[in-house]
Amino acid sequence: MRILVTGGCGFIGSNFILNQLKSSSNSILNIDKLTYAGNINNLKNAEDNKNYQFIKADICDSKKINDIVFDYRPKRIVHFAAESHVDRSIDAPMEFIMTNIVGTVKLLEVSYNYWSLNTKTNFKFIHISTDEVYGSLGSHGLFDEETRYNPQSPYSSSKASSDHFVRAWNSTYNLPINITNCSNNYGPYQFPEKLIPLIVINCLDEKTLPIYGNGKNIRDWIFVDDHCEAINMVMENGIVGATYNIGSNNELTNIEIVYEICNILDIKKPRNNGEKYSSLIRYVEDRPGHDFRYAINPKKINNLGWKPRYSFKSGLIKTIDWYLENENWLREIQDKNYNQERLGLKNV
Ligand code: NAD
Ligand code: TDX
Repeated sequence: MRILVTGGCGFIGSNFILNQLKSSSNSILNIDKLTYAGNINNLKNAEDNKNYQFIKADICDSKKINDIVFDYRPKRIVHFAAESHVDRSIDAPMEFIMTNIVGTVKLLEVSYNYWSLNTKTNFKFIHISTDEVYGSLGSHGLFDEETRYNPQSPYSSSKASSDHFVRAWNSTYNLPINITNCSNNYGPYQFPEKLIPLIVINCLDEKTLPIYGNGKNIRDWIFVDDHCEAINMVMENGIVGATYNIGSNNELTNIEIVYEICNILDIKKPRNNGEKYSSLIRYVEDRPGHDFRYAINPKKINNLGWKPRYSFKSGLIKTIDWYLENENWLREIQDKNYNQERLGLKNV
């Protein structure tokens, strides 16, 4: 099966492509703009694989994307490309609107042209989205597929908007689609602006570990391979038009996670001064509009046949091992465009 992946040089897209090439005979065409978050080296091991191709392209460039889609003739489009960092969306929301909303709508237009003029059979557009579209939970309750949309940040608002457009293309034009709304991912190749890799690299650099607010905000964590398997399940068996929430029932406060990382690193890479990494923890000014809690009810995707393989601890150890073994990957990002600076306070 030919699959066109957008944003395949980012965190989840890279993992998805590498997993597909390892575990299936599907062909993948990856189109990515290579923003600050896109890293072509993530797919170095795939370059010689005859089932893999890469084209540098912006999803907002309809003409180019149209040519690519008509030429490649995919059976699936799996749409990861997005601006993905909440803090950056606070500093500079317009890029989020351009890629996440306008880019998605342009991709839908191309997909509709292609589907209606050519195949009208066995084609599906899989839109990869987030649980943040549902807004923030209090101490109780879970998000399911019926939960009302209530996004709070510019990032989640842009993703919510894109979800609505994807549904509109299904309701209005019958374009076959699925939407997945997943919880917080962690694993190899995650850009170190995000909590888990940021804490790992700051430990390695002996920098302070910034905890927004009181550290009690809760996220529901999923190891990226589990997410990729769930997407594969939806891609193959998802009912056309359906939405699936994806999560692993791993709710943790931010401070619990940071202590967990510190404790693992104390064993795997003890500090030279004999102190514990947790002594680097600092409580800092909160993220504006910081959602308190996200938590997914994964019943629907479980009923489709998917279950996670990783506990939080086993996934976290795998993740930390990967960063320790691939420190160069982090150092190249530091040399190029990011040095763990605080983001998301600029305009507040
Ligand atoms: P990422 O920021 O690591 O990667 C995004 C990729 O998209 C990059 O390779 C970037 O170059 C590319 N891209 C950005 N703008 C583009 C454009 N205009 N045209 C083509 N390519 C473009 O993001 P990620 O964490 O891998 O997230 C992937 C998708 O999954 C996003 O849609 C995100 O909303 C969603 N998601 C992420 C998480 C998470 O925890 N990371 C959870 C749920 C859903
Ligand atoms: O330095 C930090 N200190 C801190 O306390 C950072 C970067 C984050 N945090 C907190 C904020 C959040 O409560 O940690 C939590 C996780 O933050 P992020 O890693 O920025 O993720 P989040 O905002 O939850 O969004 C992520 O999950 C859902 C992804 O970035 C999104 O793309 C995805 O949709």
